[in-house]
Amino acid sequence: MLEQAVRAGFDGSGQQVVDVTVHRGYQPDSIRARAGVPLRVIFHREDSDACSERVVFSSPHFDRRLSATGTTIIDLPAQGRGEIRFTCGMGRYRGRIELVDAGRLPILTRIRGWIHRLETPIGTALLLWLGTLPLIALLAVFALDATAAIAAAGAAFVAWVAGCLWAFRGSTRPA
Ligand SMILES: [Cu+2]
Repeated sequence: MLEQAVRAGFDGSGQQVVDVTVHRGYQPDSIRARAGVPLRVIFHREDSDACSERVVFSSPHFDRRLSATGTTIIDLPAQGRGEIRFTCGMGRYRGRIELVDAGRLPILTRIRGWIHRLETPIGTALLLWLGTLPLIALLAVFALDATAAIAAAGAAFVAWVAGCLWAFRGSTRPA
């Protein structure tokens, strides 16, 4: 059977987070998270098994009692690449967290990060301006000299920034 690692996500405030259900073991028991950023593990305990009562982490090394009902939040500090193991007090239930570099995350996750960064007026303006440059280059061949072409490129950049700032402001509804 293939064991698929569950990837930790990021919540609205940018906190890396993963949920683990405790019920005669850990679900998921294999987690992949990004190295170099803190990780919040939220345990949801769903049984009264003595084995579910404590969780022991390998790195940093500590153990914690899990709330009998509801959730227990455990914040792990930023750590380098490697593996963190977590087990119950007796070592019968086992889980592992693999910390990997951002580069090893799937391409879609990384693209989503870039797009998120481009969703600013300046990012959008820069993208649109880069799209305008070939047009200005084409004009320069037929009509413009070098100075005029640079001036046109500068004017286009200012226009895109102004336009995008205006558009983004316009799209923000007053509270
Ligand atoms: Cu146990």
